[in-house]
Amino acid sequence: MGIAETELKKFEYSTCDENKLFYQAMEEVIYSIAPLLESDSRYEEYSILERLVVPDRVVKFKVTWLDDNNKIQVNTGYRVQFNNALGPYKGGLRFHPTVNEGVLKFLGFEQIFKNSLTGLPIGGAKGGSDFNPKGKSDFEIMKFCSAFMTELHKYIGPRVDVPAGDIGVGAREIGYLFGEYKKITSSYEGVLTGKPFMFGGSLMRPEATGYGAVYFTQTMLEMEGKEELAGKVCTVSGAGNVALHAIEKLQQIGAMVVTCSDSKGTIYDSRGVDLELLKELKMVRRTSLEEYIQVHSDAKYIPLEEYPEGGHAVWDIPCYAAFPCATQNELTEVDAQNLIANGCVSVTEGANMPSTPEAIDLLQSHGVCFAPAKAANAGGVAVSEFEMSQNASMSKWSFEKVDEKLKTTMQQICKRVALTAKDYGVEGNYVHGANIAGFKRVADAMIAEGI
Ligand code: NDP
Ligand code: 2IT
Repeated sequence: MGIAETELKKFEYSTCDENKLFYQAMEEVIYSIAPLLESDSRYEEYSILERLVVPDRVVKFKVTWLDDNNKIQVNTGYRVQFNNALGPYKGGLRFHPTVNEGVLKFLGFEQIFKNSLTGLPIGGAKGGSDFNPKGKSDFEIMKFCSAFMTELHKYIGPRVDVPAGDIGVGAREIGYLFGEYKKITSSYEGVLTGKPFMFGGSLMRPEATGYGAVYFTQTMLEMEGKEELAGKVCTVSGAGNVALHAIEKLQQIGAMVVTCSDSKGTIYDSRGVDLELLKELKMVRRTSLEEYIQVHSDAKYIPLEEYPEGGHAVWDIPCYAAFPCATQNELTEVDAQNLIANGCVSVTEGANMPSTPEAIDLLQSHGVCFAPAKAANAGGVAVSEFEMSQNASMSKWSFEKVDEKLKTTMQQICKRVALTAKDYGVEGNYVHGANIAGFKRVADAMIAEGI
């Protein structure tokens, strides 16, 4: 039995349904870091894995709020504070009906290594609620956010734990959460990132994850000797913060993006998607993508249920580079087969863990350049840390300064990941490179800090 199998056996308890995603994330990391564990016995000696797979604490609380009909609604809120060896706990909040402790453990676990890869002083955490923001009025969102913060404020602080956005949590929600924190604590401090610019947000935080994923891909393609993105057809899934800004940057550099998707269906526009319209539909009106074809009747709308089991319409469309930017496990083995058959050269994970393990294996074994989430989407949390820096020094950086620092950060992450893979005998494997490099920094800090 190899070192990875031996380690994994210790954690088999994690396979219950709620922990499936967490186990998937953990399994990938453990397999990746096997060469590191074999080369340095300190990690075993200090029980680093056993310590890393258990969060420092999981806070779970009731959120009671009044809807617009004055009916009392009850949701569950969470904050999973995973590891603070490298800095204050840091990671987003997700508001989505599928949120439970297992989902947030998977996201918090990934966040430890992602944040470590940025080279910045931030630990890993994640939080959120099973609250569904869809169809809620602005006042209902505000009342929920206030009620959520009534509990959450006890556990966070600018040097303790700094939440941000994720699925269902954007600048509007962060604004309401910040307002409530300020009211309760009488303290005006950088306790959340992704704030609107007018009260402490960083320029470019909304764009950072999507732009960063494109910067990462540019560096990876150059390092792997592949043609650049300009002039190439790209496919993107999702139509939220990450997807729309990935599309924006791809269009700015001269690529043609022909798809996007939401939880109900996919848009395929062979002449290139109309980003202004997408922003209007998804960011302003918060409606379904189906309305896109009322304006662009030549485009195709493919409802989710029309697509065969196990595959997704976006990944069946020929492309040079693919960018899954919606949610976990949205790119399956079937999708990977379709991408390969259509000549796809690179896949960049804008979302967290959007590809299944089988899809990743297949893509890599066919020579597709594969950029894993914890490296490729680290631009969001990196600019969050820039926001923390600006708040701490009461300063405001220009758009150009943040963009330049983001670009440099993504290039550095890409190079470190590629170099680490090479050093550990798995050249070209960015999944192993990211896991080893991310793990090593946090594990070394844990050893130095004692138990
Ligand atoms: P948003 O809420 O802005 O957008 C999410 C998008 O994904 C929407 O288009 C949504 O469709 C779609 N979606 C959500 N759940 C599902 C589902 N179960 N099936 C199909 N589609 C779904 O979130 P973000 O863009 O912020 O987040 C997208 C991904 O990126 C997530 O994995 C997140 O963890 C990750 N991420 C986000 C960062 C950030 O800075 N925001 C940073 C790093 C990673 P609909 O419009 O119908 O709801
Ligand atoms: O998954 C992620 O990296 C995020 N949702 C952003 C985290 C952050 O603190 O900016």
